Amino acid sequence: MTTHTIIDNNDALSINKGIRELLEHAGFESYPFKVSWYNKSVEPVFHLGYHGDTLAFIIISTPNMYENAFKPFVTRSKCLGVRDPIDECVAHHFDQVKNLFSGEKITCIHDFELTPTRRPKILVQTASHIAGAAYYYQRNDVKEQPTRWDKKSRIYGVCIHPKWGGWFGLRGVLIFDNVQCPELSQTIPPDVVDTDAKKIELLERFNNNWQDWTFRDIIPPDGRYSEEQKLYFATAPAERKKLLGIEELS
Ligand code: B12
Repeated sequence: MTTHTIIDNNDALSINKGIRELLEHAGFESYPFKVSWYNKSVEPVFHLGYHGDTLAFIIISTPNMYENAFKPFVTRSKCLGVRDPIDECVAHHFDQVKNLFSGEKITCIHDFELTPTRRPKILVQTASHIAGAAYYYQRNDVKEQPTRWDKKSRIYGVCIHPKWGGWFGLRGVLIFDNVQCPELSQTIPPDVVDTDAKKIELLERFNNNWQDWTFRDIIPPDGRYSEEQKLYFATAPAERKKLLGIEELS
């Protein structure tokens, strides 16, 4: 029989502190949440199959991740795996969390993982919102929608972080399978894009002009991606290894 540990809010915050201390220098941040908060927000097909009080963390990468973690990682490991180098680097850092809490069963779900029916295993934007990391702006957040927004057309939502604006990545979640925290206190993310006009501008930039990076500057950020990082992400994935000076495995 699997036994569950019940912890209190302070214990959960100290686990979060442990993860932050481990990953902060590398350009990652973590925010705790309960599975029930996530499951309450998404349709049943996206539910995570855990007890509602199960403790989980959303991990985001800040603009520093590229220089502080990714470049040293590529130099060290030459990153010759079959995966995308950024994904490999993130997985390496998730493994460090697993090592830090080696007595716990931790399930990592990356942003790019799909179910056999090709649905994302985790909706990182919803996880970000309910964990208080970065507000998830969706069409329904706009009270008076412009008439040019066709009722039937899909408008993709976007998260904005109070400190980094849109200059961050939502990398995945870490679930502590056997740890439950019934009393975890929820933080509501600040609504930093606080008028309908700004929300409309944000959603239009994200949907129509995401390549020009301007949706990321919808609020003044504390830091942006370096020119080198922008070039890396603007380059097609197949060409990126060349940019890093890494040979493809043939
Ligand atoms: C598939 C995908 C795409 C597809 C489709 C986009 C889409 N949103 O469906 C395509 C290829 C078009 C795409 C493009 C881009 N994408 Co994309 N994409 C994804 C991916 C992998 C899954 C999104 C998805 O399928 N969602 C499913 C739908 C159904 O989810 P949903 O609309 O949020 O609906 C749920 C919520 O509404 C929730 N819900 C309901 N009510 C409420 C109420 C509240 C309060 C809350 C919180 C939730 C909630 O319930 C619904 C589900 O039941 C995510 C990563 C991930 N794993 O989440 C990245 C992701 C959304 N993409 C991202 C980005 C940056 C982009 C691009 C700019 C390209 C890029 N990578 O640089 C472009 C921009 C969009 C465009 N103009 O084309 C980022 C967004 C970051 C952010 N700040 O929000 C993500 C999160 C990747 C990441 N790891 O950071 N993408």
